[in-house]
Amino acid sequence: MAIDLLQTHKLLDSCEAALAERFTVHKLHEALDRAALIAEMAPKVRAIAGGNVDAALMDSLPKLEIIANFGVGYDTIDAAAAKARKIRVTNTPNVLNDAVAELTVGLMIALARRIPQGDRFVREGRWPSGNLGLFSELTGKTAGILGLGRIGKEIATRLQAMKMRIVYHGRHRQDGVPYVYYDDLAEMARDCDWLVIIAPGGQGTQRIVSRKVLEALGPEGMLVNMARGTLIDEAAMLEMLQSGALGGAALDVFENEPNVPEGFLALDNVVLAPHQGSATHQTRQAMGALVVANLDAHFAGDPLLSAVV
Ligand code: 8YV
Repeated sequence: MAIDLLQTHKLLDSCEAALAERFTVHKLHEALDRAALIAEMAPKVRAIAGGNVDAALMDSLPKLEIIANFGVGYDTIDAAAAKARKIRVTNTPNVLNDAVAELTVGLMIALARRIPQGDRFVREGRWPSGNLGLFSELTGKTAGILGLGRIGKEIATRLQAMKMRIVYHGRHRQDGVPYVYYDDLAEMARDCDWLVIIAPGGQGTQRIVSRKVLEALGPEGMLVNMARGTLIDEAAMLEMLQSGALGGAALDVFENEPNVPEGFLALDNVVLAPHQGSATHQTRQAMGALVVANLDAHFAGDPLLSAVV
């Protein structure tokens, strides 16, 4: 008898196919009556694939042993509640580092050099009657990385290749890292041209990019957010982008996805992306494979490949 697994949101087709080969899959996101599906499956479900798992959902599934998240960030899973209930949690680290780092640089260049505007300018036939103007470049500027973890380090390497100077802020200074460390985020923002946000979301990082930090970044300052919308005071950022108190923002993530506050849509000093840092064929395949490999390891009694709880 196949093990019962609850899937909480749409996953990559290849990942869903691999799950279906191994498990009896129940799709919570497709259920018309969530409560009824949970009640029906509760006595059987031993695994969850996907995020959005709170303590109440865990409590309604007494046989739950493991939650395999599709993504490195697991802020939609109550990890403390899982730990207290001895439920394992896995994520998908490393396999997405390159894809996210690559898009970070791409969005930074897009913002600095106004790539979306240039594309529109040509398509709309405006080129023969004028030019777009001159913009800034990354070369020679200082990038302050908030969260010098696995992805942050990949971004740093790429930005060094862009001839930028790298500094960083995080909870701790890291040994063996060649970049200047700031223990105060606002102070780093004051000394930076760019703030690169790639720290984990969740409790400890909520709105750490506060109005004060944004003010320190200032009217010439730019930011790129590849992490979670919750890290920034989004309302303050919008207001400051509108008034010119903040120079520009390249945003791949938002507080209330997929809803983007309308004010951003009218701004020329903003580049918007629909949370696609990891959205490449090779990376999403690898993420899906890691979700399945963690589940396989768990039910074979082997060590998990990437456990966070
Ligand atoms: C998403 C991400 O998980 O890994 C993360 O933390 O934010 C992304 O890779 C991905 O969009 C799947 O929902």
